[in-house]
Amino acid sequence: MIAKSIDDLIGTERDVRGPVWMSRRFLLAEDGVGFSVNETTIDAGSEQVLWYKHHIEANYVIDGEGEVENVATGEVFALAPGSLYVLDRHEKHRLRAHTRMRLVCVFTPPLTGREIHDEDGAYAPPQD
Ligand code: 9YT
Repeated sequence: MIAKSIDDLIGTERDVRGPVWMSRRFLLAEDGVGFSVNETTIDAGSEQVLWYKHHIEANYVIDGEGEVENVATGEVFALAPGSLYVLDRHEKHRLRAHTRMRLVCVFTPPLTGREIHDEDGAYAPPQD
């Protein structure tokens, strides 16, 4: 069994910062469960264009309000505590945080460590 607290992650290699977000990485590839789990906090008023070309990501909103836009179709989904969105087809998307947001983020294949976004908003594919 794996059991841990976010307090075990803060200030460690599993506490990763992007320009407008923090990601506390509970589970990574090295943990061997086949997916990764992060708690992500996003700054109020931020806008990000993200495009996970090599991963599927599910996001469950715990705190805060915002919206996610499918860039290809223009569809916009409101986000609030209890919302889930999944980039199951590697959709390029725009995420706007109206307030500070906190999400639980699951990636498959799992993240391997300290990934941050490249210029397209993607994370690098896992290395074999
Ligand atoms: C939704 C968002 O801001 N994603 C960036 C961080 C990502 N969720 C991660 O690495 O945990």
